[in-house]
Amino acid sequence: MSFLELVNSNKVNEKYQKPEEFLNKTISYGTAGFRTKAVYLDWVMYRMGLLACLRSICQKCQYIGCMITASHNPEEDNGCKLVDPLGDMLEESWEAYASRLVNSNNLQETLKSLCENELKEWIEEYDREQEVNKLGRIQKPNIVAAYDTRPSSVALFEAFKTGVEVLDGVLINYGLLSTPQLHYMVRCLNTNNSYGEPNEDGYFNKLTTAFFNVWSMIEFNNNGKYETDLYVDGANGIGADKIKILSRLISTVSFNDKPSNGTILNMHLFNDGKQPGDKLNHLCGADFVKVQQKPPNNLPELKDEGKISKFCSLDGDADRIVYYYLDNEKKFYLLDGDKISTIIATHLRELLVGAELSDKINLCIVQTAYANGSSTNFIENVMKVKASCVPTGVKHLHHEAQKFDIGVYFEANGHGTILLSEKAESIIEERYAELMKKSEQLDEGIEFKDWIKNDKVRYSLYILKHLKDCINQTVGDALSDLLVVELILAMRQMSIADWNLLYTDLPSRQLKVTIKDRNVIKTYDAERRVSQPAELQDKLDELVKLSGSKMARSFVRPSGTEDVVRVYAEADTQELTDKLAKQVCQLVYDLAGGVGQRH
Ligand code: G16
Repeated sequence: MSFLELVNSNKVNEKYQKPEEFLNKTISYGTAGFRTKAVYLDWVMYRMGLLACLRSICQKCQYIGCMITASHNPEEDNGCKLVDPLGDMLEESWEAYASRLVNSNNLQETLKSLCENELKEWIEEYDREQEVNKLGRIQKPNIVAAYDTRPSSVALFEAFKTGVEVLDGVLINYGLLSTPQLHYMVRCLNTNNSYGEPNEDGYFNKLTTAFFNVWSMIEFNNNGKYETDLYVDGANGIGADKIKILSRLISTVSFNDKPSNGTILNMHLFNDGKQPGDKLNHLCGADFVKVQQKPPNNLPELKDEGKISKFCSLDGDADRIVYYYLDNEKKFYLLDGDKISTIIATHLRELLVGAELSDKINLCIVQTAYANGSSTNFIENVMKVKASCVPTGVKHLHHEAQKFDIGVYFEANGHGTILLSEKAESIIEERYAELMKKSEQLDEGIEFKDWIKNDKVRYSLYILKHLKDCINQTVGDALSDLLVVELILAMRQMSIADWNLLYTDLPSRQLKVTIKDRNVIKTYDAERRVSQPAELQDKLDELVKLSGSKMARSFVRPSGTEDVVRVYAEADTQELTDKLAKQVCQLVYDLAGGVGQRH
């Protein structure tokens, strides 16, 4: 049967039909895939199963991933993020196909039309391949899926699976994974395992091996301020399960077969989702901590008065991380994605200089409009590094970061990673191979570790190579980011409070406004300005001007993951910031069709 015959078979229309209440509604792909209340999603997941098969066919039957999650959203929501062959987010041009399929009221016709028009060449090639392969191995659409811990995830997986099966795809079910783990699997599967083994052991093995290779070079001394205890908020989600594995590996594998320096990173998990009443992302997790600017529920009571403890929070699918601490007066300090990217980029730049590679490998930091003004000022005027600003959504940051040899990208909400271009990878790998060759001829009595540490170029190259292997380059990954941050703090013998001194954040506030149709708000200039409704931007500018703060800044944008408009403001003081944020909320409410309570 040709692929078109398959599409024309009645099976396509029979399953998971669109509920009547959605026949006249349009839903869009959003910042990170379709996302809404889980009870409305089974038919969407089914259609995403069909789309994943089309995408695989158009990528020569490479593996395409589907992560079933609504990440930072409440437990009742769910959604799906589709993953392209190299582990990055679904190519943007395909978001339009996804929307067409989901919004169609005649699924079979829309599928047929896609196959006969936009995707014609690929479908024909696929059919030709089937003919050639008739007697041998038959290439099918290859799909992998995984899900987070939400109660709705398994049923939605079944709907997705049905969609894949209807188009004769082959599906691997990875079960419970974090989003970045699924991205990693997809990349491994499509690159003949050269990125790592496509299973959970392979994932942890890659991260922990790289971690130990760096950790074992660090000299810990009693004067150092690095805190080896880290208290991790698992957001009551999948990240908690995965932190348990990571923590066990770090403390057991630890120094069995690696040179010991006697110091271990101790992770202490809380909000693990296993206590009565625990609810995913509820009063905990990275989004709660960042938006509310306060610690999550269940923060461990720590006995050691006077000692500052280091905390971090993951989000519901473990692709975000933020750090924080309380000082002796219990004042809360947040180290968000901006602080993470600046410490990472600072360290990487020093390593590039140390390895004498700074003239060969350039570095850039990618941010969004939410980046704190102080961070951008620090990057541009103190670090003297290029800071790019792009619209919200990891997909946008990822593409921008790909334009540089090393692109460090983080959203202020803690979602981000580091990308190395092929050129940067090969320069580092080649130089490292030369280094290893030289190390084979070491005189007797000279320890490898000493030989590396006693020379700045050798040391910087060694660390660059292993630090890069500790990064999940497919997408932001809370576990990999955690290890990279801890290594950098340990290498710099830096406490979390020292790290916070890098620069001082301007006070900021993020609020939400509910309006009738959030799509009436149109933005430009990387979402920093509004073009519609027409008078909104001028009036917003006026509020900023009259705010009484020279540093004041504010913008509004429709969320791509929740049915709200987000409002962001920053200014010299928290009081002025809060006032400005509130005024802007009222402006949006009045000019863009607010519903419910006016702020
Ligand atoms: C997703 C995206 C992020 C984005 C966040 C909020 O995060 O992956 O890039 O910052 O949504 O987006 P919005 O403001 O459009 O709602 P996650 O962690 O929820 O997948």
